Amino acid sequence: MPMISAAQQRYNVVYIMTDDHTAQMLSAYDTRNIHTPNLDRVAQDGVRFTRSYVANSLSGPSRACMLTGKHSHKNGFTNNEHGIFDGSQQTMPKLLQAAGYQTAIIGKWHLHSTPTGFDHWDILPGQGDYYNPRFINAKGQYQEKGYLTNIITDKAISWLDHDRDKTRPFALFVHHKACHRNWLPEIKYLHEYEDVTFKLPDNFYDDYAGRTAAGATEMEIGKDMTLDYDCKIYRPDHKTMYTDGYLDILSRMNTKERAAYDYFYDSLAVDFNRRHLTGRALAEYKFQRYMRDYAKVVKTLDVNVGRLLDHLKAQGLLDNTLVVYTSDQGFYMGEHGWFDKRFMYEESLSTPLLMHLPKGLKARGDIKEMVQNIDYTPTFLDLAGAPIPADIQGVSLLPLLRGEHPKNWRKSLYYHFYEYPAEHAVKRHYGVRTERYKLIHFYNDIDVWELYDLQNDPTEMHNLYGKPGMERITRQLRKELLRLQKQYDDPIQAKN
Ligand SMILES: [Ca+2]
Repeated sequence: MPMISAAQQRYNVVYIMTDDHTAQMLSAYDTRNIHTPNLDRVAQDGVRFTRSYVANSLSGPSRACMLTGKHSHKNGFTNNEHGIFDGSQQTMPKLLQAAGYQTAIIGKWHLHSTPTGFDHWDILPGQGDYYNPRFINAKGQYQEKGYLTNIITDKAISWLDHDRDKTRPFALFVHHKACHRNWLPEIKYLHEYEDVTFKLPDNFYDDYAGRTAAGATEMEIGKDMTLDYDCKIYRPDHKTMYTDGYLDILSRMNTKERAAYDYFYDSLAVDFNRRHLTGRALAEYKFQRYMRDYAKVVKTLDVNVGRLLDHLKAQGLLDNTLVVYTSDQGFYMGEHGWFDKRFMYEESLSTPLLMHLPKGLKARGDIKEMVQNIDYTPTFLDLAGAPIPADIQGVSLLPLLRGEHPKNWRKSLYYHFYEYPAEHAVKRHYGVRTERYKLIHFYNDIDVWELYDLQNDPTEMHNLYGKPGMERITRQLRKELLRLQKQYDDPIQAKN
């Protein structure tokens, strides 16, 4: 038996979070679209959460919930457009540091303030760049050469090998930009998935009947997805508000990359211009372009998560490291005709959550209890043997990871989305989800309630609010919603 050092007796955490990676494009959850063998591998010696949700389906707010274990109204970062994360507050990395952990974050940050609580940080400015990306560290901004997903993984491996103190436990946060809009593939994978025709979701042509807020959005693939920025069909005579941003992205490539990129997408543009598509044919064309480019971006991600897992294994770290794979929220892949996120509907309320478990944590297979991204902070603290401060709103998942099924586990969860008016025009709303039902209240410039029976209507097409026979369940759900708003001390509360 090899000697076990003091550091190895405490579990490490490697937390891999992607951006906008949805379960429909991850074969551990859904095998209809693509195959992601390396990502699926995370759960092989571990678990897959089948009811994993976020508290606010948007980048910065979701990250703030994860870092604090608190809902948006408590951590103060309610929306991307007006928020600056208050780094002076209590956060999970700070609490881990106090417990003797080394902490490092590499990749997307998107909280606008300088990271606090990390011994090492090397982050992207804003949304970051796929090609030849800029980074910011304690010394300032600089540029790297290559494709972002590869570079973030290289940096994570380099920190593990060279920069950390190997006598102490660590928590490493690897935050990818992939697979955020506008889905720019690694040059060597440009041709992947071009022979695949993805199946349109059954509700791609949703008419939004009975759902006012859903009908008011600007996130429809047919209506709102741009040809140039999103689909990379650049036509100099058709400019949009996104065109300059798109050209700026292209200018980041070197001559060789740009030549390969232009050769690929210009040939698509020539073909597109010949076809004169309109209406449904145009919407379906955009859908295929969207799915293919998104799948290519996931391809590089899958390879890189495999590379990091292999490295952890080769270094003998897998046995005492919790490896988490998740995203900052789910995403629409044509469901309801949409791309993007924000809504409390299932596709974007959900987020993938896979975990490789270290020795000593016995759970395997699926965990069906409802969990939320505010639970990560107390889980990591619990795993580190550190106390969980009373003001943290999430609950530790450690009992579930031990294979226990506590009888008093949460039976409902709370959601609140704030970013309106804003891009994509998703109205402000809060709501409650139980095992079977979901009640949502859209407020601010409207006052609309929605109620779904997820058992009979999993794609949330039929708003049952106000329908005969729903009075009792509506009363129960409104009561539960208010109970959660009081429990979490949300200053915005439903009227009883
Ligand atoms: Ca995101």
